[in-house]
Amino acid sequence: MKLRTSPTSPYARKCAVVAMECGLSDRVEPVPTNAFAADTDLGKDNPLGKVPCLITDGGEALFDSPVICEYLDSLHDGVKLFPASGGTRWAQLRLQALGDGILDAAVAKRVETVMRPEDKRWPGWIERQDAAIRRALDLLEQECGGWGSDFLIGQITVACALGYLDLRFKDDDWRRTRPALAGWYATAEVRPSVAASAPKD
Ligand SMILES: N[C@@H](CCC(=O)N[C@@H](CS)C(=O)NCC(=O)O)C(=O)O
Repeated sequence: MKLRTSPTSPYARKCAVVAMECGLSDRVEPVPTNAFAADTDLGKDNPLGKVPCLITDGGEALFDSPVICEYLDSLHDGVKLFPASGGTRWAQLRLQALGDGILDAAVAKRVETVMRPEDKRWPGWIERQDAAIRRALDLLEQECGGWGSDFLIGQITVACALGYLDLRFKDDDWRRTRPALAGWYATAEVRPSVAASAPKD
Protein backbone atom coordinates (compact mmCIF):
# COMPACT_ATOMS: atom_id res chain seq x y z
CA MET A 1 0.00 0.00 0.00
CA LYS A 2 1.08 3.59 -0.54
CA LEU A 3 0.07 6.45 1.70
CA ARG A 4 0.14 9.89 0.13
CA THR A 5 1.10 11.95 3.12
CA SER A 6 2.77 15.10 4.37
CA PRO A 7 5.16 15.38 7.32
CA THR A 8 3.00 17.95 9.11
CA SER A 9 -0.52 16.75 8.27
CA PRO A 10 -2.21 15.68 11.51
CA TYR A 11 -4.76 13.65 9.53
CA ALA A 12 -1.94 11.73 7.82
CA ARG A 13 -0.34 11.27 11.24
CA LYS A 14 -3.52 9.52 12.42
CA CYS A 15 -3.03 6.98 9.63
CA ALA A 16 0.64 6.50 10.48
CA VAL A 17 -0.19 5.93 14.17
CA VAL A 18 -2.94 3.47 13.25
CA ALA A 19 -0.62 1.60 10.88
CA MET A 20 1.94 1.26 13.69
CA GLU A 21 -0.61 0.28 16.33
CA CYS A 22 -1.96 -2.39 13.94
CA GLY A 23 1.52 -3.73 13.13
CA LEU A 24 1.16 -2.73 9.48
CA SER A 25 3.92 -0.12 9.12
CA ASP A 26 5.99 -2.41 6.92
CA ARG A 27 3.10 -2.67 4.47
CA VAL A 28 2.45 1.06 4.16
CA GLU A 29 4.93 3.03 2.07
CA PRO A 30 4.73 6.79 2.70
CA VAL A 31 4.65 8.91 -0.46
CA PRO A 32 5.35 12.56 0.48
CA THR A 33 2.85 14.78 -1.30
CA ASN A 34 2.43 18.55 -1.16
CA ALA A 35 -1.31 19.05 -1.58
CA PHE A 36 -0.78 22.77 -2.19
CA ALA A 37 1.86 22.44 -4.93
CA ALA A 38 0.57 23.92 -8.18
CA ASP A 39 1.72 20.89 -10.18
CA THR A 40 0.59 18.13 -7.80
CA ASP A 41 -1.15 15.11 -9.31
CA LEU A 42 -2.91 14.35 -6.02
CA GLY A 43 -6.28 15.12 -7.60
CA LYS A 44 -6.07 12.02 -9.76
CA ASP A 45 -6.16 9.87 -6.60
CA ASN A 46 -8.24 12.10 -4.35
CA PRO A 47 -10.48 14.51 -6.26
CA LEU A 48 -10.72 16.56 -3.05
CA GLY A 49 -7.01 17.31 -3.40
CA LYS A 50 -6.17 16.41 0.20
CA VAL A 51 -3.76 14.18 2.07
CA PRO A 52 -3.93 11.56 3.43
CA CYS A 53 -4.90 9.28 0.56
CA LEU A 54 -4.20 5.54 0.70
CA ILE A 55 -3.62 3.50 -2.44
CA THR A 56 -4.47 -0.08 -1.56
CA ASP A 57 -2.61 -3.10 -2.92
CA GLY A 58 -5.55 -3.49 -5.28
CA GLY A 59 -4.99 0.03 -6.62
CA GLU A 60 -8.04 1.63 -5.03
CA ALA A 61 -7.64 5.15 -3.63
CA LEU A 62 -9.16 5.61 -0.18
CA PHE A 63 -9.82 8.90 1.65
CA ASP A 64 -10.33 10.54 4.12
CA SER A 65 -8.49 9.71 7.38
CA PRO A 66 -11.43 8.00 9.18
CA VAL A 67 -11.94 5.73 6.17
CA ILE A 68 -8.23 4.97 5.78
CA CYS A 69 -7.86 4.25 9.49
CA GLU A 70 -10.83 1.90 9.56
CA TYR A 71 -9.55 0.14 6.44
CA LEU A 72 -6.12 -0.41 8.02
CA ASP A 73 -7.83 -1.69 11.16
CA SER A 74 -9.65 -4.29 9.05
CA LEU A 75 -6.33 -5.78 7.94
CA HIS A 76 -5.11 -7.24 11.23
CA ASP A 77 -6.32 -9.70 13.83
CA GLY A 78 -5.23 -7.89 16.98
CA VAL A 79 -7.24 -5.58 19.25
CA LYS A 80 -9.48 -3.49 17.03
CA LEU A 81 -9.07 0.29 17.15
CA PHE A 82 -12.62 0.63 15.82
CA PRO A 83 -14.86 -1.47 18.12
CA ALA A 84 -17.20 -3.51 15.96
CA SER A 85 -20.49 -2.52 17.56
CA GLY A 86 -22.31 -1.26 20.61
CA GLY A 87 -21.75 1.71 22.89
CA THR A 88 -17.97 1.50 22.74
CA ARG A 89 -18.08 1.90 18.95
CA TRP A 90 -20.22 5.03 19.15
CA ALA A 91 -18.06 6.42 21.95
CA GLN A 92 -14.93 5.95 19.84
CA LEU A 93 -16.48 7.39 16.68
CA ARG A 94 -17.74 10.38 18.67
CA LEU A 95 -14.27 10.93 20.13
CA GLN A 96 -12.72 10.63 16.69
CA ALA A 97 -15.19 13.26 15.44
CA LEU A 98 -14.26 15.55 18.32
CA GLY A 99 -10.54 15.21 17.56
CA ASP A 100 -11.08 15.66 13.82
CA GLY A 101 -13.27 18.68 14.57
CA ILE A 102 -10.49 20.29 16.60
CA LEU A 103 -8.21 19.68 13.64
CA ASP A 104 -10.68 21.09 11.14
CA ALA A 105 -11.01 24.26 13.23
CA ALA A 106 -7.24 24.52 13.81
CA VAL A 107 -6.43 24.02 10.12
CA ALA A 108 -9.09 26.61 9.15
CA LYS A 109 -7.55 29.03 11.64
CA ARG A 110 -4.06 28.41 10.24
CA VAL A 111 -5.23 29.03 6.69
CA GLU A 112 -6.84 32.27 7.86
CA THR A 113 -3.83 33.45 9.87
CA VAL A 114 -0.91 32.27 7.71
CA MET A 115 -2.03 31.64 4.16
CA ARG A 116 -4.72 34.23 3.51
CA PRO A 117 -3.44 37.71 2.56
CA GLU A 118 -3.53 39.94 5.62
CA ASP A 119 -6.04 42.43 4.21
CA LYS A 120 -8.50 39.62 3.51
CA ARG A 121 -8.46 38.02 6.97
CA TRP A 122 -11.67 37.76 8.98
CA PRO A 123 -11.15 38.04 12.75
CA GLY A 124 -14.68 36.81 13.49
CA TRP A 125 -13.94 33.58 11.62
CA ILE A 126 -10.72 33.03 13.58
CA GLU A 127 -12.58 33.64 16.85
CA ARG A 128 -15.25 31.13 15.80
CA GLN A 129 -12.58 28.45 15.25
CA ASP A 130 -10.94 29.33 18.58
CA ALA A 131 -14.26 28.98 20.39
CA ALA A 132 -14.88 25.55 18.87
CA ILE A 133 -11.38 24.41 19.85
CA ARG A 134 -11.80 25.74 23.42
CA ARG A 135 -15.15 24.02 23.93
CA ALA A 136 -13.91 20.74 22.52
CA LEU A 137 -10.78 20.81 24.71
CA ASP A 138 -12.90 21.61 27.78
CA LEU A 139 -15.06 18.58 27.04
CA LEU A 140 -11.98 16.38 26.65
CA GLU A 141 -10.73 17.71 30.00
CA GLN A 142 -13.94 16.46 31.62
CA GLU A 143 -13.96 13.11 29.86
CA CYS A 144 -10.33 11.96 29.63
CA GLY A 145 -10.31 10.61 33.21
CA GLY A 146 -12.70 7.90 32.07
CA TRP A 147 -10.52 6.57 29.23
CA GLY A 148 -8.37 4.30 31.37
CA SER A 149 -5.60 2.77 29.27
CA ASP A 150 -7.64 2.78 26.05
CA PHE A 151 -5.73 3.94 22.98
CA LEU A 152 -8.24 3.38 20.23
CA ILE A 153 -9.20 5.51 17.23
CA GLY A 154 -10.75 8.22 19.42
CA GLN A 155 -7.70 8.63 21.66
CA ILE A 156 -5.36 8.39 18.63
CA THR A 157 -7.21 11.26 16.95
CA VAL A 158 -7.17 13.36 20.11
CA ALA A 159 -3.40 12.77 20.48
CA CYS A 160 -2.84 13.93 16.88
CA ALA A 161 -5.05 16.98 17.46
CA LEU A 162 -3.15 18.00 20.60
CA GLY A 163 0.16 17.44 18.78
CA TYR A 164 -1.02 19.74 16.00
CA LEU A 165 -2.01 22.47 18.48
CA ASP A 166 1.49 22.21 19.97
CA LEU A 167 3.03 22.42 16.50
CA ARG A 168 1.05 25.38 15.18
CA PHE A 169 -0.42 27.22 18.18
CA LYS A 170 2.05 26.66 21.01
CA ASP A 171 1.36 30.13 22.47
CA ASP A 172 -2.31 29.33 23.03
CA ASP A 173 -1.17 26.99 25.84
CA TRP A 174 -4.13 24.59 25.90
CA ARG A 175 -2.60 22.84 28.94
CA ARG A 176 -2.92 25.86 31.28
CA THR A 177 -6.54 25.26 32.28
CA ARG A 178 -6.69 21.54 31.43
CA PRO A 179 -4.42 19.58 33.80
CA ALA A 180 -6.16 16.23 33.32
CA LEU A 181 -5.85 16.37 29.54
CA ALA A 182 -2.24 17.55 29.83
CA GLY A 183 -1.49 14.57 32.07
CA TRP A 184 -3.15 12.16 29.66
CA TYR A 185 -1.24 13.60 26.70
CA ALA A 186 2.10 13.40 28.53
CA THR A 187 1.59 9.64 28.61
CA ALA A 188 0.20 9.40 25.08
CA GLU A 189 2.94 11.39 23.34
CA VAL A 190 5.69 9.01 24.45
CA ARG A 191 3.89 5.98 23.11
CA PRO A 192 6.13 4.59 20.32
CA SER A 193 3.57 5.09 17.54
CA VAL A 194 2.95 8.70 18.57
CA ALA A 195 6.60 9.57 19.21
CA ALA A 196 7.73 8.04 15.91
CA SER A 197 5.14 10.00 13.91
CA ALA A 198 5.84 13.41 15.49
CA PRO A 199 5.49 16.15 12.83
CA LYS A 200 8.63 17.40 11.12
CA ASP A 201 8.22 21.00 10.02
N1 LIG B 1 -11.16 15.29 6.52
C1 LIG B 1 -9.87 15.07 5.90
C2 LIG B 1 -9.01 16.32 6.02
C3 LIG B 1 -7.71 16.25 5.23
C4 LIG B 1 -7.04 17.60 5.10
O1 LIG B 1 -7.65 18.67 5.32
N2 LIG B 1 -5.76 17.59 4.72
C5 LIG B 1 -5.04 18.80 4.48
C6 LIG B 1 -3.61 18.68 4.99
S1 LIG B 1 -3.55 18.72 6.74
C7 LIG B 1 -4.95 19.06 2.99
O2 LIG B 1 -4.52 18.17 2.26
N3 LIG B 1 -5.35 20.24 2.54
C8 LIG B 1 -5.30 20.61 1.16
C9 LIG B 1 -6.50 21.43 0.77
O3 LIG B 1 -7.33 21.74 1.66
O4 LIG B 1 -6.61 21.77 -0.40
C10 LIG B 1 -9.21 13.84 6.56
O5 LIG B 1 -9.58 13.49 7.68
O6 LIG B 1 -8.36 13.20 5.92
